[in-house]
Amino acid sequence: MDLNLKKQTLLKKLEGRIPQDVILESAEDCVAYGGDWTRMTGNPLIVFLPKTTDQVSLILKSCNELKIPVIPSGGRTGLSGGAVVTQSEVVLNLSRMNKISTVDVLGRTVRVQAGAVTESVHQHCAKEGLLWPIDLASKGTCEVGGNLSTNAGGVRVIRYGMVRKWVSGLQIVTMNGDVIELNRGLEKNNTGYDLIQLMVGSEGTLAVITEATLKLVRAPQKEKVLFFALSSLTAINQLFAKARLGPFEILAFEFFSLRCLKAVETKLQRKSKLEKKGDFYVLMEIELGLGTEPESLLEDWLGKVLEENFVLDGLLAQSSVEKKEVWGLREGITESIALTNEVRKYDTSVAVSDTVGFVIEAEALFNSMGLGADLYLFGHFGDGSPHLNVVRRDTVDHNTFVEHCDRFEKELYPLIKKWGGSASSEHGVGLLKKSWVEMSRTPQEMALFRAIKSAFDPNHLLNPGKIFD
Ligand code: 2HG
Ligand code: ZN
Repeated sequence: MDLNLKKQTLLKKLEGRIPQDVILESAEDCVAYGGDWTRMTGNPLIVFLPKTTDQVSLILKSCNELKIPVIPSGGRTGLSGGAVVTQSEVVLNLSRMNKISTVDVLGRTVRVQAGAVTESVHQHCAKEGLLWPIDLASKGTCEVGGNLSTNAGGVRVIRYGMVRKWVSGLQIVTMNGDVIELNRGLEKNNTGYDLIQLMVGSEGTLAVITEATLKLVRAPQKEKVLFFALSSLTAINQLFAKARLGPFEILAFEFFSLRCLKAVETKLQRKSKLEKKGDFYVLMEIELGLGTEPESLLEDWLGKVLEENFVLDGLLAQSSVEKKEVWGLREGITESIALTNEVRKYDTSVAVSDTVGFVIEAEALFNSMGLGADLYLFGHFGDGSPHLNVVRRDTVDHNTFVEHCDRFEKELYPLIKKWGGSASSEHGVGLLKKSWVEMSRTPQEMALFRAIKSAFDPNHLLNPGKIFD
């Protein structure tokens, strides 16, 4: 069926059954909803912004009957192209379904709709002294549905783990329109397969998440932020070893290179307060025990660390403003790189104790290849999750850059494999990492992937071409 005819048939089918303002058709809206933070975009057939689960169900069922593919999306902050339109699919965006229910203080859970913005969930739960412990740089824009469907990570994985640990109930809608409740928020339920865990990280290829029961923790009471300048990657590892033995709980152990710091300073006009510069920086967030003793233990620890020759400079943030300033340096990296030039992103993962060895080799590999690009190193050192951003230099054009990145990638993937790691630690597979999936999964695993996909979505209409073909 020709595209226009498909569109008209779908609209006819839905006529009078969903409100008119759920449907967006203008060229402007289509471009905006056709892409994500990868800057890739496509041209959707129609964009739907439903307000209720019933509307989601009706739209999916109708598309299923007409064999029209659907891309579910939320805040579209993904960096792997998971929400990008590739062949005039329908976009089903959940952003308007953003209700957050009253916190269940006793059960330490909160029920939210998929379009709830992550930071709004934080603010809502903070009133009860509780926290949904998923913290990522895009928290002001990304949404819970996207967090769940990509199994997002972020800056506090070292303390709390990934998103999949923090959900105990899901409402999903399958492509045929069935609305299914998974687990009903139970803490314990050993009655067969765990379909929640199958949904988490499935990147919208199995069903659409419409609601979730999120698990909460007591919010940290005494958080401290420390910031260090160091001379090398090895020095970061030495600091990490000291921190692991420190008199506190580590909430975040993030690193970035001088090149990242300079980008944030020049593009976003933020400033590091450290007097000395280093080739690398560490932002460490910790939680102290209650009482005054932990404060003095921290001061002793810090005093000793600053005497070590691997630390060039360091500070302990003295106020919430100073904490924000330090976090602003780390959280501004993606934005300032985007303002610098074209970028190819690698979201790698290795065993935590291998981070330093892997990053040293990856950097040496990059430097040995004479590419027309610069390497920006940063990320979640304490989770074994370094981000490698390859940024085009002005001396090469777009096509040369793409060719150079492809060349680098062909060497980087085997290096990741050699270290026993993964090419997607937290950004998902989407469109960009599909070759890695084929390369790192066995044929038996791929066959199971395909069987699971067919069980949920026999017509292969939901987020087609994402994760695998
Ligand atoms: C972060 O850690 C995000 O800030 C984005 O995962 C990483 O831009 C990136 O490569
Ligand atoms: Zn990250």
